[in-house]
Amino acid sequence: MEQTMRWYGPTDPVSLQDIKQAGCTGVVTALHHIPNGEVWADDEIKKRKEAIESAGLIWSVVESVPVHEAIKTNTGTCQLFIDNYKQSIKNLGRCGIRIITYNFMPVLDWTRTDLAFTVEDGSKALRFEKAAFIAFDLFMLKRKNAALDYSIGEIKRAENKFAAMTDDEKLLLQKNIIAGLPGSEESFNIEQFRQALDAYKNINADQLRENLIYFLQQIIPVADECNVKMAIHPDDPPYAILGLPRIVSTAADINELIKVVPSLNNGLCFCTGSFGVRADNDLPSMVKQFADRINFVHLRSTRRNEEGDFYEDNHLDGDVDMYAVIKELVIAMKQRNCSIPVRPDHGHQMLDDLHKKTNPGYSAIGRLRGLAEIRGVEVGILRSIAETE
Ligand code: DNO
Repeated sequence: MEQTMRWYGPTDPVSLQDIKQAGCTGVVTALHHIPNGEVWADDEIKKRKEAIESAGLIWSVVESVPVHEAIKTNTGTCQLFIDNYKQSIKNLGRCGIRIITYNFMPVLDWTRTDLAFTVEDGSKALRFEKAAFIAFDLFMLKRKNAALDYSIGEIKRAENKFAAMTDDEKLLLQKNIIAGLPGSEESFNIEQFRQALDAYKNINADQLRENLIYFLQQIIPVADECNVKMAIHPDDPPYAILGLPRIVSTAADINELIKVVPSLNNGLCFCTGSFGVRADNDLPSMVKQFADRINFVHLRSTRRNEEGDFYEDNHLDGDVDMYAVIKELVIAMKQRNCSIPVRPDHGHQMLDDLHKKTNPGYSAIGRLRGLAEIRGVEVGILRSIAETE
């Protein structure tokens, strides 16, 4: 596996040198300062590339070139934004950056309710608590007909949760959900958020899928020409939320996209933490099934409960069978004769990082621990395969 870490650019409290010392060879980054929808110009790309290379690393993957909401809803200036997206692919390809991650989640990127959930050992993890999320939807956002999406038991739990929250906790919950987590390109106040949701009132899952397929039909031929691999990130969490459709949550969803646009450059960012939230996603078999089009991997493990809550566990704990996933990845890489870039996705805030200002999920030490564990698993698998050959 090509070992990488995400870097948020020059303002990231984790430096390129830290990433180098973690044992990475590659960096995953984006030009977050360029507004969503604008072309990434050659000189901006080159500047970032040079900064990374002067630290002895390479820019392995772009995460993400964001997809503008006008493309997701196929409205207004959609075509202009698609043309800009194509140009960004061309420019990145010309500069030698060959893997681009993106997502097609409406309005929100990844979503959590709690960014500092204290786990047993005192470290802090990211968490999604269903009752808190429903409480936000019903009692803060006050979305029309929202109650129809939930069971009586869920509503009761949300009521109890909300009644026990202080005003500060309510504000923090709202901020966590709509003000934008690291890497999200959008940030809203409640009124803006209502408007953003409104843009989807006539868009169901089929319509959204049609819009994604239209986008893929436009951009994948450009990626083919430029020898660039695209990598769609799954929905996180992997189901519809707040009345918004989500269409990249299961193996069946991915098959729908491949069927229409079969090029291998129409690929995946295989995020075990996102897919792993659904008990009906069998991750090792999904790796096997999509082995030829997994262009980038996020390794992370969530632990879910019966109420639909989950938190991010240590990389080798939780519900993801990390050994089986890495084993399938090792087999895929052997078959393809390539090394797939992998990053430890998120990590606990722990040790010295507990006293520092960090990007939630992206502190150095927790990711270093995750990467070290993942690396160990891979080495063990490679050695045992070599010994039996
Ligand atoms: C969260 C990330 C996501 C991811 C985007 C890809 O930690 O995995 O924000 O970068 O969904 O476009």
